[in-house]
Amino acid sequence: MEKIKFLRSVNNLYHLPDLKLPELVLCGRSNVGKSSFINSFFNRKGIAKTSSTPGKTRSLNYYLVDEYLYIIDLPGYGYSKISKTERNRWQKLIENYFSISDNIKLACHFIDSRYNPTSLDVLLNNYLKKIELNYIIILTKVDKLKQSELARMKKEIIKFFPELILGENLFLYSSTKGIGKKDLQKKFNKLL
Ligand SMILES: Nc1nc2c(ncn2[C@@H]2O[C@H](COP(=O)(O)OP(=O)(O)OP(=O)(O)O)[C@@H](O)[C@H]2O)c(=O)[nH]1
Ligand SMILES: [Mg+2]
Repeated sequence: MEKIKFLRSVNNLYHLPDLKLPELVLCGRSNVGKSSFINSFFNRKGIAKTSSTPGKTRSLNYYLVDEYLYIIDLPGYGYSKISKTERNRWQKLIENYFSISDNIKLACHFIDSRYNPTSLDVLLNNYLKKIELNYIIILTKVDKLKQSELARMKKEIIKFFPELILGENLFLYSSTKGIGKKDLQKKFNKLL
């Protein structure tokens, strides 16, 4: 995967792209670094909008990769400062997207490596299993952890999700340091 371009922001499912292509979807809590992942993975500073304040991504953002694959950056969950109406709208949009799209090859579930998974992370994981989607968990911001903290987190995450195996369906990542990029490139190449 090399070239990426922004395709469109989708706020309602009538506006999904007509052309069907395999999809890689980025999901997880607000502020964990989903949009930053796109910028760092493709060395394209600013192609995805990021913010230190949670709730930056507010629609389904479609990117076209190498003319044959969509990457979809979803709004994050667990952000308390948005209105209930807006939160319900996002939830509907995301749920409907998952139920409509029959071309998702992989869901990347992002979790901040500094914190244990939340109840919403557990819900998402259960949901991905229930709908039988291929998924991986990406622990983000590992540049912020000491080696000992990282070792603890690797053990901790497996208590929550026992199916995880490092390098197979669990990956460590840092957008600022480029850690984990090679491993993920390999994983994506194998799969797509
Ligand atoms: N140190 C460090 N900071 C990061 C990393 N990834 C993201 N950040 C920072 O975390 C904040 C949130 O990043 P975003 O990429 O906007 O997070 P998001 O998951 O897209 O958030 P929503 O759009 O609200 O769902 C920004 O301030 C980023 O600079 C990382 O690997 N290391
Ligand atoms: Mg975002």
